[in-house]
Amino acid sequence: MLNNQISGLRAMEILDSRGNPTVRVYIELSDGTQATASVPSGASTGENEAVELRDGDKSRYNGKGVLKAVENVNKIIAPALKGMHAHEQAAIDKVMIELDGTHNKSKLGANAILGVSMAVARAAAQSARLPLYQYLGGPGACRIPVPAMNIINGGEHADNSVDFQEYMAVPVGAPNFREGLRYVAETFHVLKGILKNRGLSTGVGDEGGFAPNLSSNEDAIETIIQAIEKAGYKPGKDISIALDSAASSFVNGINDYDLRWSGAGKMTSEAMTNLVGEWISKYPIVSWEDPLGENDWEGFKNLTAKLGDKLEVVGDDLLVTNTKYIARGIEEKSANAALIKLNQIGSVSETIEAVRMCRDNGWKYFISHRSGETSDTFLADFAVAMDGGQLKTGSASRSERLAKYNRLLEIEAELGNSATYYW
Ligand code: 2PG
Ligand code: MG
Repeated sequence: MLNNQISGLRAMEILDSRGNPTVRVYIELSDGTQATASVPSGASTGENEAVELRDGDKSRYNGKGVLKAVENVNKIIAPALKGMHAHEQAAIDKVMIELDGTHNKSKLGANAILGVSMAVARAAAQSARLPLYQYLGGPGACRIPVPAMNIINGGEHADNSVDFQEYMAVPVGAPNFREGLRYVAETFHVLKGILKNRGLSTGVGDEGGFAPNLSSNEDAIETIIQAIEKAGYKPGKDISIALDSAASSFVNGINDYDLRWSGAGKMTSEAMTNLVGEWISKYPIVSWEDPLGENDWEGFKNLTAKLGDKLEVVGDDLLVTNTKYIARGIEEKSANAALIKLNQIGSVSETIEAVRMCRDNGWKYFISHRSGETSDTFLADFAVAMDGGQLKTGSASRSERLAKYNRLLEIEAELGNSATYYW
């Protein structure tokens, strides 16, 4: 038997990239291995996400403290997991899920459970002397994801006039990750110059992309195309575009989309679908996340039937990394890809299950950070381990975003000739 029993487990409250409290977990194994993991936090969260436990005590961090989640790790989870072997990831996650006992982890908190789950994986990898991506993905894990770099931020991630949340540059034509990252980082810098020349703000939003007051949502995409060309790349060949409308954040009910800031006005689900169709015929858009709101299952189905053969239709708030909703999406053909976020479901094993379900059904899956992050690089290793080839982790600014990109540079270098890269 491996000498990797959990001998120490504790958590503390730290701050994320927005200055809000989050959970960091410390773990120790019987062979002396020590590891930590920190939990991210979203802003445009789906209704059905696992619950991020917040204290609600207004006298601390405006109610956003996570001392209860920390205490749940220290007092409830730690005693239950002591002595378990760190490589028993699924069994460990199951113990925590059962201890919690709710369908959405609202008792112990998905932030408590995920922090432990990630720390366990990292410690087990270290103890086995394997890099995390290889421990989780096996010796065949050598595909480095194509980065979708979020260079214009809007919606709930910025205080500007752009309704859609994320405009991402995707280096689909690069020969490898290192070059791909260069393509889009260069585009980011050129974009900054263009915005500056137009007298627009070059301040950044939560994910490090620029947050200018553009004249319309379409202006954002045209400005990015201009930046791609000016940086010396061919739109659609070297660099394509991915969008996340995060439409749940501007819909009332299911059929009343309010593109308020850019003056486009109210739109029905059908009008939104037509807009998607029009844009993909005009612009090199390869992927579109949450083009409709999280309760508009019918709209998603129609949109996918109309456009799914030309476009990757990604469900984020709709599917919340939960096999229950992904199964429904597959059954009803509501999308053809799922966004994958560890803290939406709240444990490493369940996230792997969600990925497996996508893979088994011919769906794509897009690994994703949250808008509130830490310098933890778990996500980079996880994306390589999952072998999906698509990752979004923000822009070419803000260290919590670059930490993941830099870890991928490291992994690609480590893999040398074995590394692969393709969209
Ligand atoms: C999203 C995410 C990440 P948030 O909507 O896809 O970009 O944002 O973490 O705020 O939910
Ligand atoms: Mg999203």
